[in-house]
Amino acid sequence: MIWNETMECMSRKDMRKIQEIRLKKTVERVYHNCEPYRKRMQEAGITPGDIQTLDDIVKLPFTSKKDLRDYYPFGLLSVPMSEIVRLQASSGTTGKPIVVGYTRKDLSVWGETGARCFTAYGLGKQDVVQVSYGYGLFTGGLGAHCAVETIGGAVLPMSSGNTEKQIMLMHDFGAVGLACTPSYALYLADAMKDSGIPREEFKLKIGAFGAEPWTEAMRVEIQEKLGIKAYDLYGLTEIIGPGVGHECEFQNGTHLCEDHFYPEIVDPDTGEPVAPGEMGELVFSTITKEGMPLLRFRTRDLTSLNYSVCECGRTSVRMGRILGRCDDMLIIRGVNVFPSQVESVICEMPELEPHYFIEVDRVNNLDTFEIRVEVKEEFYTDEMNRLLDLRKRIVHRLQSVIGLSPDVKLVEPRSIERSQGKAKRVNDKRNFYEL
Ligand code: DLL
Repeated sequence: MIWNETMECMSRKDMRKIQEIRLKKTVERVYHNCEPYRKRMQEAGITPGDIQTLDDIVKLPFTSKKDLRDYYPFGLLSVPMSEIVRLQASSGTTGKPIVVGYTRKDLSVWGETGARCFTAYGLGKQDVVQVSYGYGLFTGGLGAHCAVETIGGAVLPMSSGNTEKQIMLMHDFGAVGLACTPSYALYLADAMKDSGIPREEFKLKIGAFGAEPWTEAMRVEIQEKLGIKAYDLYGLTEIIGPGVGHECEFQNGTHLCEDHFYPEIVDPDTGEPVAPGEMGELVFSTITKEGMPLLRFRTRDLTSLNYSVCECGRTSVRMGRILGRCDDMLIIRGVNVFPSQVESVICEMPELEPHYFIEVDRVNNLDTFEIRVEVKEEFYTDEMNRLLDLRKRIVHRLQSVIGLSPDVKLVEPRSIERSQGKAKRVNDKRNFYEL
Protein backbone atom coordinates (compact mmCIF):
# COMPACT_ATOMS: atom_id res chain seq x y z
CA MET A 1 0.00 0.00 0.00
CA ILE A 2 1.17 3.51 -0.82
CA TRP A 3 -0.04 6.55 1.13
CA ASN A 4 0.81 9.31 -1.34
CA GLU A 5 1.33 7.78 -4.75
CA THR A 6 1.88 11.11 -6.47
CA MET A 7 4.84 11.99 -4.31
CA GLU A 8 6.22 8.54 -3.64
CA CYS A 9 6.14 7.31 -7.24
CA MET A 10 6.93 10.52 -9.14
CA SER A 11 9.50 10.54 -11.98
CA ARG A 12 13.00 11.51 -10.86
CA LYS A 13 12.83 14.53 -13.13
CA ASP A 14 9.63 15.85 -11.57
CA MET A 15 10.91 15.13 -8.08
CA ARG A 16 14.02 17.19 -8.75
CA LYS A 17 11.87 20.03 -10.03
CA ILE A 18 9.79 20.02 -6.85
CA GLN A 19 12.86 19.78 -4.66
CA GLU A 20 14.42 22.70 -6.48
CA ILE A 21 11.37 24.93 -5.99
CA ARG A 22 11.10 23.99 -2.32
CA LEU A 23 14.81 24.40 -1.65
CA LYS A 24 14.81 27.89 -3.14
CA LYS A 25 11.82 28.85 -1.01
CA THR A 26 13.48 27.52 2.13
CA VAL A 27 16.73 29.36 1.42
CA GLU A 28 14.72 32.60 1.06
CA ARG A 29 12.85 31.83 4.26
CA VAL A 30 15.90 31.28 6.45
CA TYR A 31 17.83 34.16 4.88
CA HIS A 32 15.09 36.61 5.72
CA ASN A 33 13.86 35.13 9.01
CA CYS A 34 16.82 33.56 10.75
CA GLU A 35 19.76 35.75 11.69
CA PRO A 36 22.39 32.98 12.09
CA TYR A 37 21.60 31.62 8.61
CA ARG A 38 21.74 35.08 7.04
CA LYS A 39 25.10 35.73 8.69
CA ARG A 40 26.48 32.38 7.56
CA MET A 41 25.40 32.97 3.99
CA GLN A 42 26.83 36.47 4.02
CA GLU A 43 30.12 35.11 5.33
CA ALA A 44 30.11 32.58 2.48
CA GLY A 45 29.47 35.45 0.08
CA ILE A 46 26.13 34.18 -1.17
CA THR A 47 22.55 35.41 -1.34
CA PRO A 48 19.40 33.37 -2.00
CA GLY A 49 19.69 34.33 -5.68
CA ASP A 50 22.82 32.16 -5.94
CA ILE A 51 20.74 29.03 -5.34
CA GLN A 52 19.00 28.42 -8.65
CA THR A 53 19.29 24.66 -9.11
CA LEU A 54 19.70 21.68 -6.78
CA ASP A 55 23.35 21.48 -7.79
CA ASP A 56 23.88 24.92 -6.26
CA ILE A 57 23.17 23.43 -2.83
CA VAL A 58 26.90 22.79 -2.38
CA LYS A 59 27.41 26.54 -2.12
CA LEU A 60 25.46 26.59 1.14
CA PRO A 61 27.31 26.23 4.43
CA PHE A 62 26.66 23.10 6.52
CA THR A 63 24.66 23.09 9.75
CA SER A 64 25.71 20.83 12.63
CA LYS A 65 24.59 19.79 16.11
CA LYS A 66 27.03 22.39 17.40
CA ASP A 67 24.98 25.15 15.74
CA LEU A 68 21.87 23.92 17.52
CA ARG A 69 23.81 24.05 20.76
CA ASP A 70 25.29 27.50 20.07
CA TYR A 71 21.88 28.97 19.30
CA TYR A 72 20.13 27.15 22.16
CA PRO A 73 17.24 27.24 22.74
CA PHE A 74 15.40 29.19 20.02
CA GLY A 75 18.05 30.99 17.95
CA LEU A 76 17.48 28.87 14.83
CA LEU A 77 13.72 29.34 14.65
CA SER A 78 12.57 30.96 11.42
CA VAL A 79 9.14 31.97 12.74
CA PRO A 80 8.02 33.97 15.79
CA MET A 81 7.29 31.92 18.90
CA SER A 82 3.58 32.59 18.41
CA GLU A 83 3.69 30.28 15.37
CA ILE A 84 5.29 27.40 17.28
CA VAL A 85 2.86 24.79 18.58
CA ARG A 86 5.24 22.06 19.76
CA LEU A 87 8.75 21.75 21.17
CA GLN A 88 10.72 18.51 21.21
CA ALA A 89 14.29 17.84 22.23
CA SER A 90 17.09 15.30 22.24
CA SER A 91 20.51 15.00 23.84
CA GLY A 92 23.26 17.34 22.78
CA THR A 93 26.96 16.90 23.38
CA THR A 94 26.75 18.76 26.69
CA GLY A 95 24.13 19.02 29.40
CA LYS A 96 21.89 21.21 27.22
CA PRO A 97 19.53 19.42 24.83
CA ILE A 98 18.99 20.07 21.14
CA VAL A 99 15.64 21.85 20.77
CA VAL A 100 13.31 21.77 17.78
CA GLY A 101 10.16 23.88 17.26
CA TYR A 102 7.27 22.87 15.01
CA THR A 103 4.53 25.00 13.49
CA ARG A 104 1.09 23.53 12.92
CA LYS A 105 2.05 22.89 9.29
CA ASP A 106 5.26 21.14 10.40
CA LEU A 107 3.15 18.81 12.53
CA SER A 108 1.00 18.02 9.54
CA VAL A 109 4.12 17.28 7.45
CA TRP A 110 5.24 15.00 10.27
CA GLY A 111 1.87 13.24 10.16
CA GLU A 112 2.11 12.92 6.36
CA THR A 113 5.61 11.41 6.33
CA GLY A 114 4.75 9.16 9.27
CA ALA A 115 1.63 8.01 7.42
CA ARG A 116 3.77 7.06 4.42
CA CYS A 117 5.91 4.88 6.72
CA PHE A 118 3.12 3.05 8.50
CA THR A 119 1.17 2.55 5.26
CA ALA A 120 4.26 1.08 3.60
CA TYR A 121 4.52 -1.42 6.46
CA GLY A 122 1.00 -2.60 5.61
CA LEU A 123 -0.86 -0.98 8.51
CA GLY A 124 -4.16 0.83 8.07
CA LYS A 125 -7.45 2.07 9.51
CA GLN A 126 -8.49 -1.31 10.83
CA ASP A 127 -5.38 -1.84 12.94
CA VAL A 128 -4.51 -1.28 16.58
CA VAL A 129 -0.91 -0.05 16.75
CA GLN A 130 0.97 -0.12 20.03
CA VAL A 131 3.46 2.71 20.35
CA SER A 132 6.16 1.70 22.82
CA TYR A 133 8.66 4.42 22.00
CA GLY A 134 9.07 6.84 24.89
CA TYR A 135 6.61 9.74 24.96
CA GLY A 136 7.88 13.15 25.97
CA LEU A 137 10.70 15.29 24.66
CA PHE A 138 12.00 12.34 22.63
CA THR A 139 10.35 12.37 19.19
CA GLY A 140 9.75 8.60 19.04
CA GLY A 141 6.49 8.33 20.97
CA LEU A 142 4.63 11.40 19.72
CA GLY A 143 6.02 10.97 16.19
CA ALA A 144 4.79 7.41 15.80
CA HIS A 145 1.56 8.38 17.57
CA CYS A 146 0.79 11.11 15.06
CA ALA A 147 1.64 8.74 12.16
CA VAL A 148 -0.84 6.11 13.34
CA GLU A 149 -3.57 8.71 13.90
CA THR A 150 -3.00 10.10 10.40
CA ILE A 151 -3.55 6.71 8.75
CA GLY A 152 -6.67 6.32 10.88
CA GLY A 153 -5.42 3.37 12.92
CA ALA A 154 -6.18 3.02 16.61
CA VAL A 155 -3.13 4.16 18.48
CA LEU A 156 -2.28 2.54 21.79
CA PRO A 157 0.04 5.06 23.47
CA MET A 158 1.96 2.76 25.80
CA SER A 159 5.26 4.65 25.90
CA SER A 160 8.26 2.60 27.02
CA GLY A 161 8.64 0.37 30.08
CA ASN A 162 6.11 -1.58 32.15
CA THR A 163 6.66 -4.68 30.07
CA GLU A 164 4.03 -6.88 31.71
CA LYS A 165 1.32 -4.36 30.97
CA GLN A 166 2.61 -3.95 27.41
CA ILE A 167 2.12 -7.69 26.86
CA MET A 168 -1.25 -7.79 28.55
CA LEU A 169 -2.68 -4.94 26.46
CA MET A 170 -1.01 -6.12 23.25
CA HIS A 171 -2.88 -9.36 23.80
CA ASP A 172 -6.19 -8.02 25.11
CA PHE A 173 -6.48 -5.15 22.58
CA GLY A 174 -5.28 -7.26 19.65
CA ALA A 175 -2.45 -4.97 18.57
CA VAL A 176 -1.40 -5.74 14.99
CA GLY A 177 1.43 -3.20 14.84
CA LEU A 178 4.22 -2.48 17.30
CA ALA A 179 6.45 0.59 17.19
CA CYS A 180 9.53 0.51 19.45
CA THR A 181 13.29 0.19 19.36
CA PRO A 182 14.52 -3.11 17.88
CA SER A 183 16.19 -4.01 21.17
CA TYR A 184 12.95 -3.51 23.10
CA ALA A 185 11.17 -5.68 20.51
CA LEU A 186 13.55 -8.51 21.38
CA TYR A 187 13.03 -7.91 25.06
CA LEU A 188 9.26 -8.01 24.56
CA ALA A 189 9.62 -11.25 22.58
CA ASP A 190 11.20 -12.96 25.59
CA ALA A 191 8.65 -11.45 27.94
CA MET A 192 5.81 -12.69 25.73
CA LYS A 193 7.23 -16.17 25.93
CA ASP A 194 7.53 -15.92 29.72
CA SER A 195 3.94 -14.68 29.98
CA GLY A 196 2.74 -18.16 29.08
CA ILE A 197 0.14 -16.75 26.63
CA PRO A 198 0.37 -18.82 23.43
CA ARG A 199 1.67 -16.88 20.41
CA GLU A 200 -1.49 -17.69 18.39
CA GLU A 201 -3.48 -15.59 20.84
CA PHE A 202 -1.61 -12.42 19.81
CA LYS A 203 -2.56 -10.63 16.60
CA LEU A 204 0.82 -8.94 16.19
CA LYS A 205 2.05 -8.94 12.56
CA ILE A 206 4.11 -5.83 11.89
CA GLY A 207 6.89 -3.92 13.64
CA ALA A 208 8.18 -0.37 13.02
CA PHE A 209 11.65 -0.34 14.48
CA GLY A 210 14.25 2.38 14.69
CA ALA A 211 15.85 5.10 16.84
CA GLU A 212 19.00 2.97 17.18
CA PRO A 213 21.22 0.97 14.86
CA TRP A 214 20.24 -2.61 14.11
CA THR A 215 21.49 -5.33 11.81
CA GLU A 216 20.04 -7.85 9.38
CA ALA A 217 20.84 -10.52 11.96
CA MET A 218 18.68 -8.67 14.49
CA ARG A 219 15.89 -8.42 11.94
CA VAL A 220 15.96 -12.20 11.42
CA GLU A 221 15.92 -12.75 15.18
CA ILE A 222 13.02 -10.35 15.78
CA GLN A 223 11.01 -11.78 12.89
CA GLU A 224 11.53 -15.34 14.11
CA LYS A 225 10.97 -14.69 17.79
CA LEU A 226 7.93 -12.45 17.36
CA GLY A 227 6.61 -14.11 14.20
CA ILE A 228 6.17 -10.71 12.50
CA LYS A 229 7.66 -8.65 9.67
CA ALA A 230 10.16 -6.14 11.08
CA TYR A 231 10.59 -2.86 9.18
CA ASP A 232 13.08 -0.07 9.53
CA LEU A 233 11.88 3.36 10.62
CA TYR A 234 14.46 6.13 10.40
CA GLY A 235 14.57 9.68 11.63
CA LEU A 236 16.28 12.26 13.77
CA THR A 237 15.04 15.03 15.99
CA GLU A 238 16.70 17.88 14.11
CA ILE A 239 15.02 16.95 10.82
CA ILE A 240 11.56 16.04 12.21
CA GLY A 241 11.78 12.80 14.25
CA PRO A 242 10.67 9.34 13.08
CA GLY A 243 9.28 9.48 9.56
CA VAL A 244 12.28 10.71 7.60
CA GLY A 245 12.42 7.28 5.97
CA HIS A 246 10.90 3.80 6.05
CA GLU A 247 11.20 0.39 4.47
CA CYS A 248 8.52 -1.10 2.22
CA GLU A 249 7.31 -4.68 1.92
CA PHE A 250 10.52 -5.61 0.06
CA GLN A 251 12.71 -4.68 3.04
CA ASN A 252 15.39 -3.63 0.65
CA GLY A 253 16.48 -0.14 1.68
CA THR A 254 14.89 2.74 3.56
CA HIS A 255 12.81 5.02 1.29
CA LEU A 256 13.37 8.66 2.17
CA CYS A 257 10.57 11.24 2.10
CA GLU A 258 12.75 13.32 -0.15
CA ASP A 259 10.10 15.81 -1.22
CA HIS A 260 10.38 17.08 2.38
CA PHE A 261 13.95 16.15 3.36
CA TYR A 262 16.52 16.53 0.59
CA PRO A 263 19.41 14.11 1.13
CA GLU A 264 23.07 14.31 0.10
CA ILE A 265 26.01 12.06 0.88
CA VAL A 266 29.33 13.79 1.56
CA ASP A 267 32.81 12.73 2.51
CA PRO A 268 32.81 13.12 6.34
CA ASP A 269 36.34 14.53 6.31
CA THR A 270 36.23 16.95 3.39
CA GLY A 271 32.48 17.69 3.17
CA GLU A 272 32.68 17.13 -0.60
CA PRO A 273 29.88 15.15 -2.31
CA VAL A 274 30.85 11.51 -2.94
CA ALA A 275 30.26 9.63 -6.21
CA PRO A 276 26.69 8.29 -6.63
CA GLY A 277 26.13 5.11 -4.60
CA GLU A 278 29.27 5.60 -2.50
CA MET A 279 29.17 5.52 1.27
CA GLY A 280 29.59 8.72 3.23
CA GLU A 281 27.88 11.02 5.72
CA LEU A 282 24.18 11.66 5.25
CA VAL A 283 23.25 15.34 5.07
CA PHE A 284 19.68 16.66 5.01
CA SER A 285 18.08 19.93 4.02
CA THR A 286 14.49 20.28 5.17
CA ILE A 287 12.67 21.85 2.23
CA THR A 288 9.14 22.29 3.59
CA LYS A 289 9.65 23.03 7.26
CA GLU A 290 8.57 26.39 8.65
CA GLY A 291 9.47 26.42 12.35
CA MET A 292 13.09 25.44 12.22
CA PRO A 293 14.22 24.62 8.70
CA LEU A 294 17.76 23.28 8.55
CA LEU A 295 19.99 23.54 5.51
CA ARG A 296 22.64 20.87 4.88
CA PHE A 297 22.41 19.41 8.37
CA ARG A 298 25.19 16.90 8.98
CA THR A 299 23.58 13.84 10.55
CA ARG A 300 26.93 12.09 11.29
CA ASP A 301 25.21 8.88 10.09
CA LEU A 302 27.19 6.87 7.55
CA THR A 303 25.26 5.28 4.70
CA SER A 304 24.76 5.34 0.92
CA LEU A 305 21.88 6.21 -1.42
CA ASN A 306 20.32 4.14 -4.20
CA TYR A 307 18.23 5.98 -6.81
CA SER A 308 16.96 2.91 -8.71
CA VAL A 309 13.21 2.26 -8.78
CA CYS A 310 12.12 -0.16 -6.07
CA GLU A 311 10.10 -3.31 -6.78
CA CYS A 312 7.26 -1.72 -4.78
CA GLY A 313 6.89 0.97 -7.43
CA ARG A 314 8.20 3.81 -5.31
CA THR A 315 10.77 5.98 -7.04
CA SER A 316 11.91 7.64 -3.82
CA VAL A 317 15.60 7.25 -3.09
CA ARG A 318 16.54 4.37 -0.79
CA MET A 319 19.08 4.68 1.96
CA GLY A 320 21.18 1.66 2.96
CA ARG A 321 21.43 0.59 6.59
CA ILE A 322 23.19 3.08 8.84
CA LEU A 323 26.69 1.64 8.91
CA GLY A 324 28.07 3.71 11.72
CA ARG A 325 28.49 7.25 12.95
CA CYS A 326 31.32 9.60 12.27
CA ASP A 327 31.16 11.05 15.76
CA ASP A 328 31.29 9.33 19.11
CA MET A 329 27.56 9.37 19.87
CA LEU A 330 26.33 6.17 21.49
CA ILE A 331 22.69 5.16 21.41
CA ILE A 332 21.90 3.36 24.65
CA ARG A 333 18.36 2.07 25.19
CA GLY A 334 17.33 4.45 22.43
CA VAL A 335 18.85 7.47 24.20
CA ASN A 336 21.63 9.44 22.51
CA VAL A 337 24.65 9.64 24.78
CA PHE A 338 27.87 11.53 24.16
CA PRO A 339 30.96 10.57 26.19
CA SER A 340 31.50 14.33 26.61
CA GLN A 341 28.30 14.52 28.69
CA VAL A 342 29.61 11.84 31.03
CA GLU A 343 32.95 13.62 31.19
CA SER A 344 31.37 16.95 32.07
CA VAL A 345 29.54 15.38 35.04
CA ILE A 346 32.70 13.64 36.23
CA CYS A 347 34.76 16.80 35.95
CA GLU A 348 32.30 18.86 37.96
CA MET A 349 32.58 16.53 40.99
CA PRO A 350 35.57 17.39 43.21
CA GLU A 351 35.84 13.84 44.56
CA LEU A 352 36.56 12.34 41.13
CA GLU A 353 39.62 12.07 38.91
CA PRO A 354 38.97 12.85 35.23
CA HIS A 355 39.69 9.21 34.42
CA TYR A 356 36.77 7.06 33.44
CA PHE A 357 35.81 4.21 31.18
CA ILE A 358 32.43 3.54 29.61
CA GLU A 359 31.39 0.03 28.71
CA VAL A 360 28.21 -0.70 26.79
CA ASP A 361 26.95 -4.18 26.10
CA ARG A 362 23.73 -6.00 25.41
CA VAL A 363 22.55 -8.68 27.82
CA ASN A 364 19.21 -10.45 27.32
CA ASN A 365 18.44 -7.93 24.58
CA LEU A 366 18.78 -4.94 26.88
CA ASP A 367 21.63 -2.48 26.74
CA THR A 368 23.88 -2.35 29.76
CA PHE A 369 25.71 0.88 30.54
CA GLU A 370 28.60 0.85 32.98
CA ILE A 371 30.89 3.71 33.92
CA ARG A 372 34.06 3.09 35.90
CA VAL A 373 35.49 6.23 37.43
CA GLU A 374 38.48 6.86 39.66
CA VAL A 375 37.98 8.48 43.08
CA LYS A 376 40.68 10.94 44.20
CA GLU A 377 43.22 9.63 46.70
CA GLU A 378 42.00 11.92 49.49
CA PHE A 379 38.38 10.84 49.02
CA TYR A 380 39.04 7.18 48.56
CA THR A 381 37.94 5.70 51.82
CA ASP A 382 37.13 2.45 53.47
CA GLU A 383 33.91 3.95 54.67
CA MET A 384 31.31 2.19 52.63
CA ASN A 385 28.59 4.72 53.37
CA ARG A 386 30.56 7.66 52.04
CA LEU A 387 31.36 5.83 48.83
CA LEU A 388 27.77 4.73 48.43
CA ASP A 389 26.61 8.30 48.91
CA LEU A 390 29.10 9.57 46.33
CA ARG A 391 27.99 6.91 43.88
CA LYS A 392 24.36 7.85 44.40
CA ARG A 393 25.11 11.50 43.70
CA ILE A 394 26.96 10.67 40.48
CA VAL A 395 24.13 8.46 39.21
CA HIS A 396 21.60 11.13 40.08
CA ARG A 397 23.55 13.81 38.26
CA LEU A 398 24.08 11.59 35.19
CA GLN A 399 20.39 10.73 35.17
CA SER A 400 19.50 14.41 35.04
CA VAL A 401 22.07 15.23 32.33
CA ILE A 402 21.66 12.25 29.99
CA GLY A 403 18.37 10.72 31.06
CA LEU A 404 19.80 7.30 31.89
CA SER A 405 21.05 5.78 35.14
CA PRO A 406 24.28 3.99 34.41
CA ASP A 407 25.83 1.38 36.63
CA VAL A 408 28.59 3.49 38.21
CA LYS A 409 31.60 1.68 39.64
CA LEU A 410 33.97 3.72 41.81
CA VAL A 411 37.52 2.49 41.45
CA GLU A 412 40.86 3.21 43.13
CA PRO A 413 43.03 6.09 41.97
CA ARG A 414 45.30 5.11 39.05
CA SER A 415 43.48 1.85 38.38
CA ILE A 416 42.10 2.81 34.95
CA GLU A 417 44.61 2.14 32.23
CA ARG A 418 46.31 5.32 30.95
CA SER A 419 46.79 5.58 27.25
CA GLN A 420 49.99 6.57 25.48
CA GLY A 421 48.15 8.27 22.68
CA LYS A 422 44.48 9.02 22.08
CA ALA A 423 42.58 7.95 25.17
CA LYS A 424 40.19 5.09 24.62
CA ARG A 425 37.35 5.72 26.99
CA VAL A 426 34.56 3.71 25.44
CA ASN A 427 34.08 0.05 24.72
CA ASP A 428 30.87 -0.65 22.86
CA LYS A 429 30.66 -4.42 22.77
CA ARG A 430 27.35 -4.53 20.90
CA ASN A 431 28.95 -4.54 17.47
CA PHE A 432 26.12 -3.24 15.28
CA TYR A 433 28.05 -2.04 12.36
CA GLU A 434 29.18 -5.21 10.61
CA LEU A 435 30.17 -4.13 7.13
O1 DLL B 1 15.84 8.45 17.27
C1 DLL B 1 14.04 9.52 16.05
C2 DLL B 1 13.38 8.20 15.88
C3 DLL B 1 12.45 7.77 16.80
C4 DLL B 1 13.66 7.42 14.75
C5 DLL B 1 11.80 6.55 16.62
C6 DLL B 1 13.02 6.23 14.56
C7 DLL B 1 12.10 5.79 15.49
P1 DLL B 1 17.21 11.08 17.76
O2 DLL B 1 17.03 10.71 19.18
O3 DLL B 1 17.52 12.48 17.41
O4 DLL B 1 15.94 10.72 16.92
O5 DLL B 1 18.36 10.13 17.19
C8 DLL B 1 18.71 10.19 15.83
O6 DLL B 1 19.34 7.85 15.88
O7 DLL B 1 20.97 10.10 13.66
C9 DLL B 1 20.71 7.69 13.98
O8 DLL B 1 22.06 7.69 14.39
C10 DLL B 1 19.86 6.89 14.96
N1 DLL B 1 18.75 6.23 14.28
C11 DLL B 1 17.47 6.63 14.22
N2 DLL B 1 16.74 5.73 13.51
C12 DLL B 1 17.61 4.77 13.11
C13 DLL B 1 17.49 3.58 12.33
C14 DLL B 1 15.35 9.47 16.81
N3 DLL B 1 16.32 3.19 11.83
C15 DLL B 1 19.79 9.17 15.54
N4 DLL B 1 18.62 2.86 12.11
C16 DLL B 1 20.11 9.08 14.06
C17 DLL B 1 19.80 3.24 12.61
C18 DLL B 1 18.89 5.10 13.59
N5 DLL B 1 19.98 4.34 13.35
